[in-house]
Amino acid sequence: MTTSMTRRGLFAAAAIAASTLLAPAAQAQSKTLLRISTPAVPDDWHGKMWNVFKETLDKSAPGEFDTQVNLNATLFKQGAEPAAMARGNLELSAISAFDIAKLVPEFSIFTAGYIIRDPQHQQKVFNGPVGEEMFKRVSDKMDVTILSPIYLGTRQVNLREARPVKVPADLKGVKLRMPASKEWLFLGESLGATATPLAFGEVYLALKTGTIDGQDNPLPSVRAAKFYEVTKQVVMTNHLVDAIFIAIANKTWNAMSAAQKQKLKAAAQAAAQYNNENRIKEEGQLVDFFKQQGLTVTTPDVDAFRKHVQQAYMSSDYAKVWPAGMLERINATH
Ligand code: KDO
Repeated sequence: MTTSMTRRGLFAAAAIAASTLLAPAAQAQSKTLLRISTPAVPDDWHGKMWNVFKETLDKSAPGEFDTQVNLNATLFKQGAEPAAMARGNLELSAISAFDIAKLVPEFSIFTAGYIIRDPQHQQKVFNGPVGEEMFKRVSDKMDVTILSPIYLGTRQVNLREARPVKVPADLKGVKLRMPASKEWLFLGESLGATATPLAFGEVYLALKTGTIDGQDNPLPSVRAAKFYEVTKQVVMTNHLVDAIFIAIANKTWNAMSAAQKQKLKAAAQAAAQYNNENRIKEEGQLVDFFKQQGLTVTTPDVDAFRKHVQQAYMSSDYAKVWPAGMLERINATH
């Protein structure tokens, strides 16, 4: 009796030991891999939001996902994410309206300056029927599903040397860095500057050495990437209320259960909320911070910039492919 008990006990102990040894490997195999790539720097809200995404998912679906966050464009270079997702080398990213417009030309309506009025307007547009319709086009043409829009911030012009800037003509000849695509360059040119393409990760050094005269970004990114250390002026043009979009490859998305999809969407929404709240709050504080750092913060004739930029877009080929009535629907969203 005693012997058999002991033996049974031994068998049981051996079985437990074997299952403990095997469990991590078996579990890792069944986990869905979620590789994330973004050029965001670790100290920026849309970099930190991926930790919120991962933590939310690990809590709601323990052991189901292997979420790997790659910041600073270490996995794929800026703008290369949609192609990587199409090839099956990447599952998730936060892509820009400019990335999307390359493949879904009508999406360029969201790359145009002075259309979206403020962060609240942006969220209403993207979380309402306009967003639903445009995201369907994105899924059909790019094979990615948008899980949540993210407020990237309101883009401002940030110059290496201070100068009077009231109207677009005052930016004539200014080498303004823009991300590397024709849609971005068009935005820079529409402001009156000479647009120069460069990846985000190279901007700090280019400002420091003088290869460029300035760059445009929302204030929280100017802070997080430390551009204020190598620039002297911020011109509050407010030219683009910018968004990025948490997107997942359809191949990965379609392989998920309804419950998993719901959990992923909830994690993306938690990340969006974290980013949006912190970013909006910080945007309200940074003018003072930059002034303390010795920068000049100036207000140009925003109406003159608006007129110039809107004219450039409305007379361009971009506007020709905007869906009929879309601009009016965006304007009418309150
Ligand atoms: C930039 O390169 O200026 C930009 O702001 C463009 C955005 O679409 C996005 O890629 C962002 O950089 C990066 O996430 C770094 O903040």
